[in-house]
Amino acid sequence: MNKHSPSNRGAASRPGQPKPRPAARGRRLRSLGFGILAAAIALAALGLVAARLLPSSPISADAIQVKASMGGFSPDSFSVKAGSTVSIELTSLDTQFHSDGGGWHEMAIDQLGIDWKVGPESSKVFEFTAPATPGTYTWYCGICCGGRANPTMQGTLTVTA
Ligand SMILES: [Cu+2]
Repeated sequence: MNKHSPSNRGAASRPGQPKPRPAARGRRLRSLGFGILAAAIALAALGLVAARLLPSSPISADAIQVKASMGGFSPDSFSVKAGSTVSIELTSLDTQFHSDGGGWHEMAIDQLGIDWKVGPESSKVFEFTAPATPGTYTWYCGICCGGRANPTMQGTLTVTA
């Protein structure tokens, strides 16, 4: 009996032996699943960073693209035809972490009643009807860099006949 007991115990423990294996496999599967999840999250984060770094595709391909940053407007001048309907896609390239304006920029032309604002790292499409008479208008951003007095944050809209 004494000799059998260990073998009995062995027999009893044998059905129990495979148990750790599925558990270990489960752990391995879980850690594999976690690894895949972590990789997916890392990829998504990388994608977001890449999307920020690479020039993003415009919302409206037909719109005049105007990018604003602390360095000024790009382009800082463009022309439109008198009386035409104009779409302008205004983009802020700055992040929310800018202490001066929080990444917001503005495109304002007082004479035309235009005051468009765009938030950090985003774009917005605005539409307006160009004046019927040709002329030049100065637009400005009053949000950052000392406001409209700063020549960097200005641009020129030319209305042609
Ligand atoms: Cu600005």
